[in-house]
Amino acid sequence: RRLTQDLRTAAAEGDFQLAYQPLHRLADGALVGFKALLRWQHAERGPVPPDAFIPIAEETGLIVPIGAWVLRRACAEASGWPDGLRVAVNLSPVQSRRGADLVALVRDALAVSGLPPDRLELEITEGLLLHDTDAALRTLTELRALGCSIAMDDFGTGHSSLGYLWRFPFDKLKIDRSFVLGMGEDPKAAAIVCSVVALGRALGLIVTAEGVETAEQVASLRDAGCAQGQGFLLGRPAPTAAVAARFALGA
Ligand code: G
Ligand code: G
Ligand code: NA
Repeated sequence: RRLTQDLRTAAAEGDFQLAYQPLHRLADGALVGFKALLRWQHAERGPVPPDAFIPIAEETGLIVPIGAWVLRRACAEASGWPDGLRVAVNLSPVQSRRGADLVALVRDALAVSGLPPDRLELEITEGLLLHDTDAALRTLTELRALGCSIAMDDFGTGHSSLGYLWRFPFDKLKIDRSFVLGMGEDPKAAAIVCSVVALGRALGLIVTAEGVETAEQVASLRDAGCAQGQGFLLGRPAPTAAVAARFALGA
């Protein structure tokens, strides 16, 4: 297909951009870092949404070079940010199935950029753990040994999540935005959010809420003991230049 061919060319040339969405501590609103999100500007079609091209990238294996580009670029850009600000990057299950390559890539991206490893967060979804769980466990353990932290993204949308929290070395838990969205309207959603926050804290994880859109949600999440938030209320994903200007990140 035409889009696949164009994606192949873009992957070969690294013809992508990253958008950054701020992550804030809920207790005092402090900026703690940014989530890096992949953007593809197609010459004729304009911006192609990630949901339209990431599945193709995963089917074709192009996510491997694209994911490498994302990691290198995110580490390079974050290395220029003020001390303490972290960068979070999505990892695809397809990338982690090449475990040794992935660990080597992360090590190299850190070394080349000079980004301290404790400022890199790798976000994974349950899909990564489903296949060869022993291999996934080894890969995550090695990534963590580099000094990076590992976050479970979109928590609550898959299955067997509790077993994964038990077995795998996570540092952070991100509550899927569907629960946060439902919190104000449905007491069940609010109960799930409170329980997941309590569970995460009991396991020693930093709990982050995704999809925070209202001040009421911030208040409820803070009351529940949720440490961090990401969402349109706190900041939309924006290109590097806009983010640097807004948060005075310097060059
Ligand atoms: O960025 P939103 O802005 O539309 O991103 C939609 C989804 O696309 C994200 O939730 C995530 O699942 C996926 N995505 C975005 N950036 C990346 C990336 O760099 N790597 C991978 N594997 N997925 C990404
Ligand atoms: O990979 P991660 O789960 O961080 O991806 C974030 C995705 O969620 C991106 O597609 C981003 O555009 C989207 N997103 C971030 N904040 C919000 C929000 O407050 N509301 C909604 N509806 N989407 C959000
Ligand atoms: Na994600």
